[in-house]
Amino acid sequence: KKGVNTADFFGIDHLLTEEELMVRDSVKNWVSKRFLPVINQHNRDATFPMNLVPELAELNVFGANIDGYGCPGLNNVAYGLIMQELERGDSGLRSFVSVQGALVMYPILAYGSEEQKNEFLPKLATAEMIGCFGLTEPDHGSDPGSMKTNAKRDGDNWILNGAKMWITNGSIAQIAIVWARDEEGVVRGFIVDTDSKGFSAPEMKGKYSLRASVTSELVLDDVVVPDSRRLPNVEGLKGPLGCLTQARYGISWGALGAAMACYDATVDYTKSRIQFDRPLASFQLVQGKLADMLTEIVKGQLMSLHLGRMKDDGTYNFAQVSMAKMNNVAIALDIARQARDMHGANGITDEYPVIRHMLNLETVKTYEGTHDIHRLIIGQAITGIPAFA
Ligand code: TGC
Ligand code: FAD
Repeated sequence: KKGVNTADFFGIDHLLTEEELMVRDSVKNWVSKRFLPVINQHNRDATFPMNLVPELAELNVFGANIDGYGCPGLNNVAYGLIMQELERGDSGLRSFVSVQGALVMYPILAYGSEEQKNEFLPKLATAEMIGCFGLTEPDHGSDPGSMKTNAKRDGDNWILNGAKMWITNGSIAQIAIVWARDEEGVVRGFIVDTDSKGFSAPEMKGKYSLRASVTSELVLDDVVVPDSRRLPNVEGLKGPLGCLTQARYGISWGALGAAMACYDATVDYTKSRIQFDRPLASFQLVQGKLADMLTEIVKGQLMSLHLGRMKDDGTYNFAQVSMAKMNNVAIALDIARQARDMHGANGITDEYPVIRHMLNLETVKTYEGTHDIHRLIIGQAITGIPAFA
């Protein structure tokens, strides 16, 4: 008898528009044809396939939910489906696109001047320019409010000093959105040219996770930034935190893509692998695990879809985004670990995608707010009491 794949067990495709399905399928096809054949080598070499970036730009994935300035203005569900399909390929691919759109283009759109929007957004949409987002510091990760990077006013300029760490795309970016504290202690955002004197971005090596993604330190040593490169329309920590909400939303969808890749691989594997004269998929324990995996994927899809519709209506809040990011990454990591186990010894090799996704998801669980930070954000929404500090 024919079994089912992830494809659409719960009929969720009926809740999507023609345009949303078309966008999803075009990204899915591109990932299958152009990205999956090369990801293993990039994962082994710890490199990102920069040669594919122009094709990603042609697919209109950078700033896909931004309207105007050369961006396609898709709704948030279509945007989420793009993230899902990219991360079905690899979390590093989705990260590349998330950072550019949600963490570089979004702050310029939301907090920038009209001149800044016109200057930067069209170039970022075509990836003629790559950006990165510097919030985390060596000594301040979950608590960015304690950042030490500082900005001193000097006439028409600002002088930036400090260090950022774990910055995706840092070494390959032409601009960095850098968050720093001014002399009054106010957090401000700056668009910093990465070829400025005193700026360097050494790449961080030795990662076992998110290998196909460039991760860097940012070092700012008396970097001069004109006041015209300050983001004028936001002050305080809500500036960077507002960007995180955009990226976390996309990750809630992306993690489902990684989970689907692991689940699909496991259905195929357990149907073809014979032990005790029967396919693994014929054993009750194996079927129970497959049923649990698919159930969690469906629940996650419904959560992100509803969140996306609320985001389009403007009725969502950041604690809801935390819940979706936290849940979908956690279930994806559980599914990836189960999938690895169900592939037996084959599950530890890169002939199958499961261990790569499993290791990537350890990063996805940590960045953009760790699992426990999101529990605390939800806890604060429930009780009204912040328990962070
Ligand atoms: P707190 O006092 O709670 O908040 C300060 C102000 O910000 C507002 N706010 C938010 N606004 C929008 N979205 C959010 N998610 C927000 N969270 C808080 C808040 O209402 C307040 O506004 P106002 O008007 O009263 O000033 O700030 P806190 O210092 O107590 O921090 C709270 C906490 C712990 C939740 C926050 O610091 C946090 O989220 N920490 C986690 C840090 C984090 O997620 N870092 C991510 C770095 S970027 C990254 O990982 C990129 S990975 C990229 C990739 O490759 O995909
Ligand atoms: P810590 O904050 O030191 O946390 C360590 C542990 O303590 C965690 O389990 C955490 O949940 C727990 N913990 C912390 N505080 C509390 C508390 N109050 N109560 C209970 N438990 C707590 N950052 C950027 O700014 N830009 C980027 O582009 C970027 N890209 C990244 C790419 C990669 C590959 C990685 C791994 C990270 C990236 N980050 C980036 C950084 C990321 O956001 C941080 O790693 C993350 O916010 C956690 O900070 P930390 O690593 O310092 O952990």
